[in-house]
Amino acid sequence: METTTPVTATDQAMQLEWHYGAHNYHPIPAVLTRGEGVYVWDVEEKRYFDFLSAYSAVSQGHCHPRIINAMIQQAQRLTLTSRAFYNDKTGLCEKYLCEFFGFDKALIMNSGAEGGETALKLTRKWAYLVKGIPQNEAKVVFAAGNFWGRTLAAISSSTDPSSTNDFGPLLPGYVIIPYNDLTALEETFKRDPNIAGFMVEPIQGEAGVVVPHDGYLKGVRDLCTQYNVLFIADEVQTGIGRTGKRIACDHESVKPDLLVLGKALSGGTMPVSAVLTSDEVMLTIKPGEHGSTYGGNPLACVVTMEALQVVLDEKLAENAESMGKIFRDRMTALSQKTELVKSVRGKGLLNAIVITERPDLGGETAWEICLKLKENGLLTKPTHGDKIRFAPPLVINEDQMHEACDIIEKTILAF
Ligand code: IF1
Repeated sequence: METTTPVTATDQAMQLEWHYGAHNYHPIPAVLTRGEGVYVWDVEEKRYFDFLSAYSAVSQGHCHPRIINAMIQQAQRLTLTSRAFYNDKTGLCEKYLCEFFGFDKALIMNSGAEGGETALKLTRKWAYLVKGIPQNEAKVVFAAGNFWGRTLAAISSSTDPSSTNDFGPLLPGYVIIPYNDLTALEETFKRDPNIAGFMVEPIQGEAGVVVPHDGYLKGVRDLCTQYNVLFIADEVQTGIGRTGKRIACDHESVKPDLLVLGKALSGGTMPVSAVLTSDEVMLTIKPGEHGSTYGGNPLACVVTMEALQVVLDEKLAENAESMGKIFRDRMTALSQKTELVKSVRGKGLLNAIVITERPDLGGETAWEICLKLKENGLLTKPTHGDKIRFAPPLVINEDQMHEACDIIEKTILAF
């Protein structure tokens, strides 16, 4: 009688997803069931450091008590009215967002991609109604390597074939230039009077935490001002303390014309995104021209205000700055002990190491390292092959950071 190895809870959960779910992900084989602060636990009760934070959405730590309590209180009172009527929370949240980030108006949506789409629609409206670009001639510039979601408008600006293959035809009206290249940006503005906006991540997350040279954002700001082009900062991943500042643009003290936020806006509880901009841009959209069933719902608004207040009260941006320095110092020291770590880059607690491929692992070196990290109690995932992103919740303390770095060091040196 053959002995069948018992099917574990982990296997069962993975098999369910395999059988009944789309195969649009290739997850690290950990089945998580509980989260608290910087830790998550799997169904076998194993504890891990979460060094991905749901791609910077859980910046305040898993299940932050203040955010969860605010959510519970509001969930027992009023969750959704649609915008067919007013409610007593949306205006408060719009005011809170405008004062927190320093803009005239806010438009609250759900996913980050919807935030990007909203920014794009506002930019086109502004192009026709304010800048005077001829109808359907408005163009928006993007940087190669960008990622702002999976909708057709979002993938239309992608330079990654795995995002665009077989999804055509793509949206027209886009111009792609190299990231971190002010000459290319100015040439594009000079050459084409119909440029309405430039949408860019202050640090490219998906591309592998690509940090532009100091002065890039200032250059973007100056060129957009000079050529009357809207500077759209996609801070869905870099915003809300992640890079050690309120938003990443603060590192160069530049203010974008449109600010797109998402992910940590709700502290990892539910999808909330927002576009912040001036009256001149925001008021180009009239009643009935844009919206969403859940956009700006009372529950999302209460959660958002609490999630942002936690960032302020717990000084999470400052903590990200200091803990990030410890991380990069530890990884730089590690890179001097092994050629496996080619380089370290990032700001605040948005960091990545670039891995030297091991020929015997056929391009899977970073993946194999992440599997070993999982075994040793730390969760993260490679991005674009040879980069491993490390982005823990911003609540991480010094002891936890050193313990996590010990795990990374032990794992890589044993590789
Ligand atoms: C997944 C990537 C990161 C973003 C920026 C907008 C959005 C994202 C800068 C859209 C979303 C997520 C999507 C998520 C994995 C993650 C990701 F690997 F896909 F590219 F972070 F780098 N702007 N990024 O990073 O926000 O619509 O997802 O709420 O599983 O696809 P969304």
